[in-house]
Amino acid sequence: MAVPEPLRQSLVAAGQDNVLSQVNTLNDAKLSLLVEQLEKLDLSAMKSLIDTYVTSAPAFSMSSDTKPAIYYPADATSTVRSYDAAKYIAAGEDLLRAGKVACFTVAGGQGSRLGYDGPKGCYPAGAVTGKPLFQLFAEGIKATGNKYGTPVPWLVMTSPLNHEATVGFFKEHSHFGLDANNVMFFPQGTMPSFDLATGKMLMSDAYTLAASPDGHGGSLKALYTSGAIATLKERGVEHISYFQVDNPLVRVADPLFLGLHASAPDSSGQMSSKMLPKAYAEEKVGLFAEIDGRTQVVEYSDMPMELQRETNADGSLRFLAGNPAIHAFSVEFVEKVNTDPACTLPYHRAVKKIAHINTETGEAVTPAEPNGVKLERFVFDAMPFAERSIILETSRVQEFAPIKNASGIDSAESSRELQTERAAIWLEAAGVAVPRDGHAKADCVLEIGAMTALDAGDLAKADLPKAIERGQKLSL
Ligand code: UD2
Repeated sequence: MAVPEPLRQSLVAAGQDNVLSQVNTLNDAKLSLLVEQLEKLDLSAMKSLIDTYVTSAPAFSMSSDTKPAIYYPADATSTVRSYDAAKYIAAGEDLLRAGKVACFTVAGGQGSRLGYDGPKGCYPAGAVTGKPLFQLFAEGIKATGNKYGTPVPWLVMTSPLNHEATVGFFKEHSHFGLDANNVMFFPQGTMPSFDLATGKMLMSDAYTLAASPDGHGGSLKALYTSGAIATLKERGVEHISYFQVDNPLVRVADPLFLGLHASAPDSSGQMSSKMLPKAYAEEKVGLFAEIDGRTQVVEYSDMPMELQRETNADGSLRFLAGNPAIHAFSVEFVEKVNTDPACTLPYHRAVKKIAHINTETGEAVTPAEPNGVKLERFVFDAMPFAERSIILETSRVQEFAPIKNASGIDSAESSRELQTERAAIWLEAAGVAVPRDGHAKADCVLEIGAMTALDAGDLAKADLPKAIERGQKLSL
């Protein structure tokens, strides 16, 4: 076997034929694996990609017309902006009853910060039960289907690195009680990594490009190219409830959010988001802003710190709306983003230490300093392509307890505390006494499974104790 001539010529034209330097050392099987990876690349666009993102960095400039984004407050009776929550909850429930909603989990990331060797969704996350993240979502999806009388399909985006392990985990656990026909898996795409100085593609061995998942923004493309969108259309699904694999408290399909997304007068029903008030000005979360009349997210690293610190007359942060990465989009919008050339998502560059081989000598190189560029797309960059995009406020304790780090902020421990706190609030609202310490923190460990309650109101039907003991671990 030889490298097909048109491919070789395209590589030469793109200045990337260094990836062929070791082909004489490869057997047919390995050569064909290399050719397969190279044929998937858009080599004609590579030069401009490298000029824009690798050998130089795109400068971020903030438009002078940048305002905080407006949002629907969590309290629908707020004088700032009141709305008829019951009406929108009913609209969201109608969508769920009619089978028009699918859930979508992006689970393709590498989770290297957590130091967990396996798909992140397999990580034990339940505060008391240690149920894996995937099981917590599965139960939320099953309970939603039961509540509204129609099963909710679930899309799980993996990456080539964790696809088999993820699918195997679901099989091993009988899809956590869901009908396997309602759970769809598809891997996201990858992007090659580039040498920072030369812009050449890096190789991890003589026949493998050094590549990594193409970011959660790659989910919009993968939804389309995998055929998932076509399947959803066949099934009559119109809207997708999007969330990240790292947040065990997420409402997998929130009727209020879905109702606002699909039917609020200022929503085009294309792409909507939840927001989380920032805890402090320097908090590292993306921020919702209205730029030149379009709602979008600006990464915290791009937003000037003096803007992030600006306050209103009452001392509250002017740019308050952080991004917890919970969205809804219509099936039609995903199609539009994939078929309208005006809707191309930008890349974001990350400079990293990337192990590779010297393609001339074949020797392994372990860099001591950052030497390469990884490129990712971000899903929130699709927001400006929506005609009108709405935002709903949520709260940390009700919906955001991500597990990202091995310890400290956003760790399994902080998630356990938030899960307990939410359960405590729900139980107290149902009349159960919960022990609290001198800092008013729940002095126990609590977990309320989605099959017991999807929201505080569902606890009315549950069999509850009168009081929780100090130090008790209780799963309901
Ligand atoms: C993201 C946001 C941040 C904040 C936070 C909320 C970005 C760039 N930043 O930070 O502003 O809103 O989330 O939790 O989004 N994933 C994939 N494939 C990929 C990359 C990521 O599926 O190629 C998934 C990953 O499995 C995880 C999620 O996307 O569920 C978040 O990815 P991350 O950990 O890279 O983003 P993070 O937490 O730094």
